[in-house]
Amino acid sequence: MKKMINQVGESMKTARRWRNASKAAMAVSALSFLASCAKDAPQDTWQPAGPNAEMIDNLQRPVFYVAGIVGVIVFAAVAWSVVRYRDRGQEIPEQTHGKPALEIVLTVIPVLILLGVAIPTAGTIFKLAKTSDTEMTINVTGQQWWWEYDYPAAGPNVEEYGITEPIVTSGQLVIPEDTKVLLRVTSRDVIHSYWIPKLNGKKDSVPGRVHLLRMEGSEPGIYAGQCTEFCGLSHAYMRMEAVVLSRADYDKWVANQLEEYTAPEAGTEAAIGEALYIQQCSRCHQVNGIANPDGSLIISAPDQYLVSGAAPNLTNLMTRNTFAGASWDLLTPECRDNVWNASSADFGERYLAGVSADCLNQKDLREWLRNAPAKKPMYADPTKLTTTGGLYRGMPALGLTEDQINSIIAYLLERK
Ligand code: HEC
Ligand SMILES: [Cu+2]
Repeated sequence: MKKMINQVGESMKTARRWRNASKAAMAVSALSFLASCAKDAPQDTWQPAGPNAEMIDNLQRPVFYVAGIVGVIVFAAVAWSVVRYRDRGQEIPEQTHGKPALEIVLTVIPVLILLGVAIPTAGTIFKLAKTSDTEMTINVTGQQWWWEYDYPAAGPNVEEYGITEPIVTSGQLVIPEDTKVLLRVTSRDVIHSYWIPKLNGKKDSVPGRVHLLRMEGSEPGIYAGQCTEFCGLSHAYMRMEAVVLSRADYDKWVANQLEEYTAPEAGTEAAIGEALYIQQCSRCHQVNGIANPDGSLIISAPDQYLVSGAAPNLTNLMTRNTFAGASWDLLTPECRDNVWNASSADFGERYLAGVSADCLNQKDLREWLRNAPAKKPMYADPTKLTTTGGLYRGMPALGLTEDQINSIIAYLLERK
């Protein structure tokens, strides 16, 4: 009698434990479901914003549901047998071998399910890989730890989009709406991976290889992404954004990028900044059209100063609104919200306004100019330059005074 009572008590405890465990499991899945529904999840693969991402979404949803149902059935069966047939000191049941009918059924069902997944998967892969129908080309180069975009002045880029000189930018990829853009993705150093979740899947950027990736956005706006291949110390600071503009706004963006350089007015703070820039920055960073006092053009030579051989082009720095691998905003939080939360009708105008003096995020840009490696670790320790043949890794701390930083910022504010 006592034994029976004990047993009943035990099994009630077990049942309670099971109920608690299943409550916890339900809470976790409800939470992750809610998290996936969050509206302001900028890197949500479940919210596609272009035809390539939609193709992936159309595939991943049914696969996810099928896998989910199979998963639930398997876990339920395992849980049931674990409880039902747990060791209670009972006799070991009679051992048998082989049940051909059952085995064939249990082989055929998974084969059918896997075929049902494999056929649409292969179809989607081929559709996504198609690049013969692209309408413009942008070269994308991964660097430790930022992305360079280079719009070549060739083919449809010139004829259709008026890109008569190469445009070189960083951080933000700017593309026209409803246009199939061919990205030619490569790397200068290690393997990175290009991923804007709302627009397409990932594509590795591999030194010495060019991988093709088609991008297309259906609505003006900003779409966030990040490097998804561990690429060294500041991998977490290697982000990127794709900016989709209406065709009319895109034409304005191109025209602005190609505008001739205008030197700051003599005697202004920005003019002092320009002189400092020439002295301190122009050896690594290109500003198209900037000239020495004697009129000779200045061409940067990052390969002579940097391990990576490249630094971001600063010609139109203030037309983008993030910097240093899109890890920090050039806009203050209010001004940033104004752009990010704009309706697709207002977005283009707000983005094209660039960064004004009032909207500039002084704090992060100043910290960067004071001591970049302190913000984004890059082994820029000058005492270690012996191991790199005297070359820097990333932007070094230049020991600028606060007055010099003021002037340089005044100069940079005119780069738009
Ligand atoms: C030794 C080469 C070197 C010098 C000199 C240098 N920089 Fe840089 N700078 C870099 C590199 C490399 C990066 C990219 C770092 C990253 O994002 O990881 C960079 C990034 C930047 C960025 C972010 C740009 C973007 O689009 O992401 C700004 C702004 C900048 N530098 C300004 C300056 C200014 C102003 C000076 C002069 C006071 C200067 N730099 C001097 C190498 C240099
Ligand atoms: Cu990377």
